[in-house]
Amino acid sequence: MVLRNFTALLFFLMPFCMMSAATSQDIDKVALTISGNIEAAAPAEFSIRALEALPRTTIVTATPWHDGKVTFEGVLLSDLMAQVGGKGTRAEFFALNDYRAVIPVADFKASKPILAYKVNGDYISIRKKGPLFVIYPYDQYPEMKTEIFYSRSVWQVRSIVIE
Ligand SMILES: Nc1nc2c(c(=O)[nH]1)N[C@H]1C(S)=C(S)[C@@H](COP(=O)(O)O)O[C@H]1N2
Ligand SMILES: [Mo]
Repeated sequence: MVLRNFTALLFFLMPFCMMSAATSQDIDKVALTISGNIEAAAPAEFSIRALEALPRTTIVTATPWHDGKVTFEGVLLSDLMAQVGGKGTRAEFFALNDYRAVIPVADFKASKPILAYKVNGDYISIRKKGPLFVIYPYDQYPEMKTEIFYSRSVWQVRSIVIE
């Protein structure tokens, strides 16, 4: 009897599980395109899964947009540049909204920002400024807790153009 009720419960819950799978983020669709001065065929397209296959870097830091210290996982922008064979000196980041910001390519090696795809172990919803968020190790270097680095902290990144 208990077993039968359990089986019934499973069948009852199944559609809800499938529903949540359908509404959760699709990590296989193209999330990022990189174009401009790159050796790779342009535009280079990346799904979240493809970004996760690149070397992973973790940053634990407080930010102006989160409560307390949070853990970000992502790919170093210097690793991403190497992956596409980026050749320029400036990288323009375009967000899903109208926001855009230029990051000097030299900053990728000097300041070690990542393109984060996870916060505290979860993929980042658009509502939470995902799916891709430029994050600097703010807590590690006080000079990064400034407007210039915050303005480079582009959230909802959709594309990057290297020049
Ligand atoms: N996608 C996106 N990223 C963005 C912005 C934006 O408007 N859209 N504003 C930038 C600027 S200029 C700064 S200073 C910080 C501001 O964050 P705040 O709006 O939470 O203060 O985020 C940066 N990242
Ligand atoms: Mo800003």
